[in-house]
Parts: sequence; C-alpha cells; structure tokens
Amino acid sequence: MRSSTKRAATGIILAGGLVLLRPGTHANSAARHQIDLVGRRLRQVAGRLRGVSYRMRGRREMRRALIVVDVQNDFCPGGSLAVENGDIVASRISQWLASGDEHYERVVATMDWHPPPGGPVPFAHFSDNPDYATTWPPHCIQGSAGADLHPNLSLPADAIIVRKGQAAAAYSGFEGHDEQDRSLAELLRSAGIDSVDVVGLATDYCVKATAMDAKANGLSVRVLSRLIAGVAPDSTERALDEMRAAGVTVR
Ligand code: VGL
Repeated sequence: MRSSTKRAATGIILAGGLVLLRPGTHANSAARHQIDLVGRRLRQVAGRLRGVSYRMRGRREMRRALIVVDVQNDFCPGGSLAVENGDIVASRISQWLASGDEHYERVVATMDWHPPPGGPVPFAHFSDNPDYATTWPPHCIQGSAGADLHPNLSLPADAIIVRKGQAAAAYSGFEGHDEQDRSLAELLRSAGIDSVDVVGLATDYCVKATAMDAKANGLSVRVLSRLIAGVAPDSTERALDEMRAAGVTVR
C-alpha cells in the first residue's frame, strides 16, 4: 500500500511539474491555487507515510535505555579522583539527551556510593598510597558533595538512580540497586529493555565494567565515544579493545 501511495504521489508531482513547465502555459491564479492544494495534499500524505513507517519501525525497533555511569563531582575536575574532561562529558551527555536524537525508554544514572574511610567497614578500595588501578584515593563518600552528580549533568525528571559500592568496590552499574532495591538488570528487564547506550566515567573502569555486564546480560550494547572519558590513555585504549572484542559497539 505504501509503494502504491508513493507511486501515486510521484505521478501527481510529475503532473504538477508538467503543468508548471509546459511552454507557453500561463498559470493563472486558479491553476496556481490547484497546485497549492496538490502540494498541501502531498505534504499530508508524506506526513502520514512518515507516521506509518515510524509506527512500523517502533514495533520492530529495540527498546533502548541510556546508562549514565558515575558522572559525579569526585570524578570531574576539582574532585578527589578527577578524570580529565569529566565535566565536559557531563555537559555533552546533557546536550545529547536534550537533542532527542535517540529515544530512550529509561534513563538510568549510576552513582558510586562508598562508606567513609576509617569507618567500621574495612574498605580495600581506598588507600593512602593508591596505585590508580586497583586502589584509589577516597571518593564518592555517601552523602558528600563529591558524591553528588555533576552540575553540568541534566537528567530527565524520571531518571532512575542506581547506587553501588556501599560494601565493597563495585565498578559495574549491574552491581547496584535503585531506591526500590531493584538491581539494574531487574529494572531494565521489567521495562522490556533489550538495548542500552552506555556513557559517563570512567571509560577504563566503571564504563567498561557496566558495558561488559550489560553484554553478559544479553543486551545489545553501544558505548558512545564522545560521551565518555578515561583515567589513563593506555588503559582506556585497552578497555575499548576489550569492549569491542566482547561485541560492544563503540560508536
Ligand atoms: C571508578 C575508579 C574507582 C569509575 C570508580 O567510576 O570508573 N574508577 N572507582
């Protein structure tokens, strides 16, 4: 039906063109009016066709979520474990969401949420002499300003917050839970999500771990390269290779 409508539309366009172009034809105002009507009708048909194709695609298309990983003050310039350009990534994520270029059924923001050092829970993730690969300076202490989402990050009002790392280091968002204690896997599953875009900080640690776990959970996974930043160049390159090898699309 769509192709016959298209053929009809093409025919009308050609006929309209001939009327306009026929040598010696003086298009009087009545004819011009007719052409305007045909133009308007054509635009309506085109709009309806776009709607039909959008709905048909909608049925086939993936249900996608955006996972924004750890875009927190401590991982941005000025924070205790600053990732270069973390603040710029935060702004870009906000712009990407505002652009509406991709439709997300859910937006999830993960947050590192660690106990204070020296507290009752021994926390091997922190060190006074961190090696910046397995141990780190204290960061994202529960309730501290460093743990807040970066002010450049604007999320939709219905974004879901997933916190992780309360008892031990948790690089992957899939180790976290939302306010209702649902795991990330659970809440994505219950929303019928089959595909995720992963963005945020840091490429070589929490973004990688989250993307790999998303893949392991059977989701189709893209990492959006303009919307991530890493701790160090070497480990970032390695992380991107590992993700690609696991079937993650780095776009
Ligand atoms: C992260 C290092 C330590 C991250 C978290 O969010 O990538 N990196 N803790």
